[in-house]
Amino acid sequence: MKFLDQAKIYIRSGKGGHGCVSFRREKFIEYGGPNGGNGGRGGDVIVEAVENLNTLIDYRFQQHIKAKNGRPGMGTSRTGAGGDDAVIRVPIGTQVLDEAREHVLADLTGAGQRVILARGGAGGRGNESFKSSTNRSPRQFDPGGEAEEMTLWLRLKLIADAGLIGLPNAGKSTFLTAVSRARPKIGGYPFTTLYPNLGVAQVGEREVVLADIPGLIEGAHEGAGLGDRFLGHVERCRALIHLVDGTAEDVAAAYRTVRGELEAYDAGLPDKLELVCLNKCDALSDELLAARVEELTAAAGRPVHVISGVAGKGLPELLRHLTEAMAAAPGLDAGPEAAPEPAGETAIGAEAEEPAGGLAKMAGWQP
Ligand SMILES: Nc1nc2c(ncn2[C@@H]2O[C@H](COP(=O)(O)OP(=O)(O)OP(=O)(O)O)[C@@H](O)[C@H]2O)c(=O)[nH]1
Ligand SMILES: [Mg+2]
Repeated sequence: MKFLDQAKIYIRSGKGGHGCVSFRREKFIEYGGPNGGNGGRGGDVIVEAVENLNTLIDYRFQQHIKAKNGRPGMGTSRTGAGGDDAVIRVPIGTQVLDEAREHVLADLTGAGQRVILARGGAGGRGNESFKSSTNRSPRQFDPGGEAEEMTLWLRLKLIADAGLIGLPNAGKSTFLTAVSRARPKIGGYPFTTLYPNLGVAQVGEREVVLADIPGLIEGAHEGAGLGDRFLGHVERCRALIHLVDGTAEDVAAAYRTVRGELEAYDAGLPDKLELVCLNKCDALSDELLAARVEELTAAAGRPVHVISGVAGKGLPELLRHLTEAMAAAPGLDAGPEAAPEPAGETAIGAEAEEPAGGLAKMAGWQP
């Protein structure tokens, strides 16, 4: 399945059906009176977060989403049928933005959450509902309500517990393969990973969802390499696992480059819990390893985990540390992202504002 994390769609709700003008006509019944029924309601356009989806690719091919119009009312007091709703099924973590991509209209963070994006027009009244003691044969009716239409953007920000970041070839995909059943592509060349992968690691009783994203290089925030827009997928993570290739000449510089890109991207990434790892320790001699650990510790200003994705060294300890840190740090395990809003139907309008920075970063990108 192809991965797509942005899609532009056009939506239109259904128009309401017109009311009907009709009079009762039957043999031997004089002045039968009005009996035109009301029109039916137009369908809404609703976005719904569903499980088992992790791409917006469907909306690359289906860009126009229209709900059905309501049917007009009919004689003998028959109300027109309501129009069916159109439901846009999207992966959990999808945001709906306006056409200019400036405002987040809806943020779907829990399975089953639904938001009405465009309301269907109300059904028009038929002449029967205009009758009164003074007007016994009304010829009035209401037309059906207008439809709403708009162009919107869907943007997916994957929801994971921890994100894997680092330079290309740091061993992120290898790490994900070692700890989960995900099988991303691995290669000894930069930019093997072109789009994010998710994997689930089992740590004791807990499941931890990890996101492997394409590598960052110096200047990614200016578009170098694959750019930094994939950092959007770790924006919702509670922790970052920062992998540094231990076989690199200058591990401190590698660390600083990635930190620099996080600072440039911002959106809260620099403040996230970070686990610094010196990877590929299997390929280093003891002396070299000790020297590199020292360099990296000095650069990071925090303890460094020594691991190897290929040999599986240090991985269980790292994951245990991750879950402990997530449980211990207040706000990390119960952050706003961690507590999805209760599932249910809400209309757009009351949604939280986008944290500064993130949106602007992704705004320039065209699929
Ligand atoms: N010796 C050793 N090699 C490793 C280890 N982890 C990864 N490698 C090698 O490093 C190379 C890059 O690994 P990937 O997992 O594709 O690296 P990545 O960080 O996902 O790279 P991009 O997707 O390009 O950003 C591959 O040739 C791996 O075999 C490790 O722990 N030890
Ligand atoms: Mg990779």
